[in-house]
Amino acid sequence: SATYENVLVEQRGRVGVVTLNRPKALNALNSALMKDLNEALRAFDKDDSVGAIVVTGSEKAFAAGADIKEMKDLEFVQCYKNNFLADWTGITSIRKPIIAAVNGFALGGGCEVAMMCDLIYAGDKAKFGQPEIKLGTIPGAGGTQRLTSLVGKAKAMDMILTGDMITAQEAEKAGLVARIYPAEKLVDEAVKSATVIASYSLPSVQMAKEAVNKSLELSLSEGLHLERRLFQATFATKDQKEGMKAFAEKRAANFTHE
Ligand code: CO8
Repeated sequence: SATYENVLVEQRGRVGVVTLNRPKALNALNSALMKDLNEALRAFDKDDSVGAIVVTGSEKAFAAGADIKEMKDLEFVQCYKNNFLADWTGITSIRKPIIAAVNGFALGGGCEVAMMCDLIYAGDKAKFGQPEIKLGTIPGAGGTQRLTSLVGKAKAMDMILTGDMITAQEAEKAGLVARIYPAEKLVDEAVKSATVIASYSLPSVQMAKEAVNKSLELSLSEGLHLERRLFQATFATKDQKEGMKAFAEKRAANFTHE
């Protein structure tokens, strides 16, 4: 597979693992890193031998936000003309499921990148925050929108207006994080879950991901309509036939992702 300057990529079975790797700056997200991350994710998305993806950082930091030193002198017209941050959300167009395995700091853009993934698992010492207000700015890549859908207005407003961090335990209670593991076990556990997900029918996994993510955008009736159509569509796959036949025959299903 390709090599990148700011992320490490490896494949473990059917799981693609992308590790943010700018240790000197606590994985601060600059344009070079975001380009590498998006390219690495797109490569795994296209690769038939990959069924699920894990994105992680270091034990100290998932990512301490956008690179403040890179952005501090930007001017409005320049930001506007280049639509600054628009191409940083490429993660949300990846169609395979992505687990963010968050150890250490997930701040600002780091928290936003984690929220662009489908699922967040946290190490027990992880810290989440949207501290942009302390820098004289506001979240710019989904903090005010995704965080509010995930944890509700009270918690989101509190985090965004005070800039205070929350712990992994608080994040789990609030619904931002699905599971907590001891920091040193986190990545292996995330890969284990991703391996289970990747063993299922890929088209169904993708439809499930699509339907759940759309629930944050659609009205209930539109969401239910989409869900029913996607559910019906699974009956056109070989894997649905295999999955249900295997159940009736009391054996394990052998999915071919078709
Ligand atoms: N940008 C640039 N450099 C950073 C950043 C950052 N966000 N965070 C840390 N670094 C650098 C430090 O400058 C330091 O570099 P050096 O050794 O050259 O001085 C190195 O990383 C280590 O950091 P610290 O010495 O500060 O480490 P500490 O353990 O003392 O503190 C903290 C860790 C608390 C995480 C602290 O570094 C911190 O507060 N960082 C900034 C956090 C922050 O404000 N993040 C929000 C940034 S704004 C943002 O994200 C806008 C969102 C835009 C959307 C992004 C879309 C994906």
